[in-house]
Amino acid sequence: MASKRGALIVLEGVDRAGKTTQCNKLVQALIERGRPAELMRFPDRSTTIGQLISAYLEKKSDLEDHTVHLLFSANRWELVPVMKKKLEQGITLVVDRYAFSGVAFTSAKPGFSLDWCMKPDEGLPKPDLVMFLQLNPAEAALRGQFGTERYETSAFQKAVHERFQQLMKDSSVNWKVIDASQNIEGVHNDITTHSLNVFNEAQNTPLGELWR
Ligand code: ADP
Ligand code: 2DT
Repeated sequence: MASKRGALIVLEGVDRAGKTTQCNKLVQALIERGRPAELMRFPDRSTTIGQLISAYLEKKSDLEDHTVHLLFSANRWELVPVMKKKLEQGITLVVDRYAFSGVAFTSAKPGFSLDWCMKPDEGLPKPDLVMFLQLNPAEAALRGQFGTERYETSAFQKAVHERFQQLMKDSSVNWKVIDASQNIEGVHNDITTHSLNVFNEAQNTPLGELWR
């Protein structure tokens, strides 16, 4: 019998919602339960494409808006072979941001439709579960100031949040909204429960293709 594949689990959410904190805790919790798991994050700034993106985010370079959108997508596609291999080996991938951030951030810029933004990511490995960490801007503000990277302003983040709400209407994606205003352990418990619930289905169904 072929060995069971790992699950593809994505965390999305606005700035300071707790994505990074929770991705780390989820990986640790899965490993403790005997399920091999690894963390990934997008953008992956370690590749050649990732370095172009990183310089753009740090405002060390300017890139035309369509161009940077396609670079973010290319940064996911370049890692697809690695992702598929790990999933086939039974490793669960916990991913900090994915194509949904790609669409939400670019479509928050003037002149970009959701449809145009989704096209380059069509056919990526489809997550078995996408958890959206919901947090209102006032509570996010209590967790610290915005950083200095591109996109880190309250007006832009508000537009991004609206685009995420639109994306979440798509029932072809297994979205779960998590109340990220709870304490760290409370959020972790919700995330772990949803993650453990998708394992059976993930193990018994082939990996899907996003937005197809
Ligand atoms: P993100 O990756 O979504 O930007 P982080 O995980 O980096 O968010 O968390 C942002 C900040 O908020 C960090 O200082 C972190 O320690 C803190 N934080 C994370 N989760 C919570 C929580 N549930 N309650 C209070 N503070 C939190
Ligand atoms: P962090 O590394 O702090 O998560 O910030 N972004 C991300 C996009 O505009 N498009 C994408 O496809 C992705 C994955 C979100 C990364 C910043 O880059 C934005 C915040």
